[in-house]
Amino acid sequence: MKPNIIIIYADDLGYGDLSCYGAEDIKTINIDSLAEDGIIFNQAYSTSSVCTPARYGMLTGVYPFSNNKIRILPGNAQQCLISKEQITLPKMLKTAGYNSAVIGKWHLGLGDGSIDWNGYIEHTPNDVGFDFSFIFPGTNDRVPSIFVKDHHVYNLEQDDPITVYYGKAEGCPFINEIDTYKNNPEKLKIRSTHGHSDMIVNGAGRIGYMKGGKKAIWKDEELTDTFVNQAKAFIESSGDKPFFLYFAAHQPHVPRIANKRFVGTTELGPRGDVIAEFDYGVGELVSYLKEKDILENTIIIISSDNGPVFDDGYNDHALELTGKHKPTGPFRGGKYSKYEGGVRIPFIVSWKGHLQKSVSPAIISQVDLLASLAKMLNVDLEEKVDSQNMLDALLGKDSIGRREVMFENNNKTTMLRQDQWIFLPRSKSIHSDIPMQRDFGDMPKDQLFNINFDISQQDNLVDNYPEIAKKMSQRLESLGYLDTKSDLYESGK
Ligand code: NG6
Ligand code: CA
Repeated sequence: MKPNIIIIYADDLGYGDLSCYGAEDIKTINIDSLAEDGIIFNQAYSTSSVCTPARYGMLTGVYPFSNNKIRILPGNAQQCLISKEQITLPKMLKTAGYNSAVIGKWHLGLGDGSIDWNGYIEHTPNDVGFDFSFIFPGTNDRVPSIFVKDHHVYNLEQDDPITVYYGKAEGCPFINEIDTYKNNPEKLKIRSTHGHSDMIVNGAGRIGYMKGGKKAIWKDEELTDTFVNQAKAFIESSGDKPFFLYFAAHQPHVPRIANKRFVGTTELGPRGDVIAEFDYGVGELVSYLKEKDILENTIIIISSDNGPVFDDGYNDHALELTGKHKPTGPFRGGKYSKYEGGVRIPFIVSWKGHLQKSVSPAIISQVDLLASLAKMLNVDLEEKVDSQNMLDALLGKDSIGRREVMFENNNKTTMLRQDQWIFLPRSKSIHSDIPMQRDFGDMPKDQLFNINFDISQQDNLVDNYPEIAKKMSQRLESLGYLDTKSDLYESGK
C-alpha cells in the first residue's frame, strides 16, 4: 500500500524553535511526539533564506537561483513562477496515483497575466498539479487577506467585489473607502516598526490595499482552525486513494496574532504563542490520522521555508521577550541572510511503525524531496532537475547524504557547501533600511567557513585556504550562479 505523504511547512520557523531541536523555553509536544517515531535531521537545508524561492525549490525540485524572477512576491503577483508544463511534487505523485492538496500559504503567484478576484482565477495551484487547493495568495501580512479555494475567492459575495492595489497611497483609487494605517490608527491592535503601513485588516497594518470582499476576509486568529478543518475534509475526501497534503502553515511569520486559546501560553510573547498554536495544529492533524487509523500509513515531514527573524516589521517585542531562547539554535544570521541561520532549518521525517527514533547528520536539501519520493514510488523522472535521490537518507539508511548543496539569500547570491566547507561569495547589501539586529552576511569580501569546527561561522578562512575558496568560487561560476558582473567584481574589491 502506498503511504500517504504530509509535508507540514512552517513559515520562518528556526532550527532552534522546537523542543526536539533543543528549545527549552518552548515546548512543542506534538512535534516532539512525531519525532519519537522518526528522524531529526541536523544538516537539512532550504534552498533560500526567504519564502517564495524556498517554496519553489521544494515543490519543483529546481534550485530557485536558476531564475532571477523568483523573489519574494507581492500578494497580487500575476506571474506564476511555476509553468503549467513543469514537473512538481504533486504532478509526480499524481502519476503514482495520489490525490494532492495544498492548504495554507501559497506565495507563488496566481493568474495568467492578471487575476480576476471576482471570477475564475487562472493558474492556481490546481494548474500545477494539486487536485485541491485552499490557500491565501501571498503572506499573512500582504493583501488580499482572503482564501482562494481551487479557482475562486472563498466566501465572496457577488455584490461586494474585491479590488486589490499595490503602489503608493496617492495612486490608490479607493483610499478614502478603507481603513489605512495613516488615517485610522485607532483601529490598530499592533503597530508596525517598518513597512506594513498601507491598509489595516483585522487591527494590523498590511502591505498593499484592497477593498470589498468583506465576508471573504479572514481573521488571523482563525487561520489555524480553518486550515486544520480543510485538511481533515481533504483527507476524508481522498477515500481509499493515497493522498499528498502540503500543509503550509503561516506561523511564526508576522503579524503574530494567535487565537486567544494560545495567547499567553508561553513566556515568549506572540512569537512563542504562535509556535504553540502551530504545534497544536500539527497535533490536530495527527489525532485525525489516528482516529482514521492511518497514522502508520502516513509519512509526515515537518520543516520550515526559511530561518527565523525577531522584528519583521511589527512591534511585537519578539527580541525583548525571547530571553534565553535562540530561534536559530547555534547558527549565525537568520531569515534573509547568507549564513546558516537563514537556511539550516528543522527537518523531521516521521513514520510510525517504520522508522526508529534517531538524529541524522545527513546533508539533505528540501529540493531533494521530488527525486527521493519519485524513487520511493518507482516513478521515472525525465525532467532535468536539481533534486537528488536522498531516499536512503530520508529513511535513516544513509547518514552522509549530499556532498554538495547550494542555497541563496534574499539578495539572490548563491552559496555553496561542499562537505564541511561553506563558501559565501562577496555581495553588496540591499537592505540598508532594515534594523541592525539582522546579520545578512553581505560584505565586499568572499567568506569561507569550516562548519565542522566553526558552527556559528565566526572565523572567515578565505585567506587561510585561498585554493579551496577559488575552487568553490569557480564551481559557482561554472554553473552560472556567481554574479561576476556585479560592481564588486568589476572593481576587483
Ligand atoms: C518583507 C516584509 C516582511 C515579510 C517578508 C516576506 C516589510 C518591511 N517586510 O518585504 O515583513 O513579509 O517580506 O517574508 O514589508 S517571507 O517569509 O514570505 O519571505
Ligand atoms: Ca518565510
